[in-house]
Amino acid sequence: MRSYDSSNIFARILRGEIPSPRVHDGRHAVAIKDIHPQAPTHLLVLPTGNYVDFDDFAARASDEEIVAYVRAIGSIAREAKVADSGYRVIFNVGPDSHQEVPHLHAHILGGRALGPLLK
Ligand code: DGP
Repeated sequence: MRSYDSSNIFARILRGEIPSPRVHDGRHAVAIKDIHPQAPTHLLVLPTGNYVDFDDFAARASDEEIVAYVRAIGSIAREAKVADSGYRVIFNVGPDSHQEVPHLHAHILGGRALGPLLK
C-alpha cells in the first residue's frame, strides 16, 4: 500500500491552501467540480481523512467514515440532480487506473447519456 503524501493537490485544497469552491462541505466529505469535466456534471468527492485511494480507505477507514462517505456521494449526486436520470461513480485506484491525484476521490459523472463503460 502506498503511503499518504500530504503535499498532493487535494490535500492542499482541503486545508484551504488552494481556493476551490465547494459544492458540498461536510465533516467527512467535501465535493468540488472537476477542473477538466468529462460530462455536464463531473464532481469529485473527497473524504476529509487522509487516504491515498479506495484500497487504503477500505482497509483503514472507520465504519463511521465509510458510512458517511458513501452517504455523502449519494446525497451529492441527488443535490446535483443526476440521481433520477442516472450517473456513474468511478474510483481510480493505483497506477494501472491512471490515478493522478493520490488522495481518494470518487468521480460523479452525469448529465448526459454516458454509454457503456466497457466496449
Ligand atoms: P484521477 O485521475 O482519478 O486522479 O482524477 C483526478 C481528477 O482531478 C482529474 O479529472 C482532474 C482533477 N483535478 C486535478 N487537479 C485539480 C484541481 O486543482 N482542482 C480540481 N477541481 N480538479 C482537479
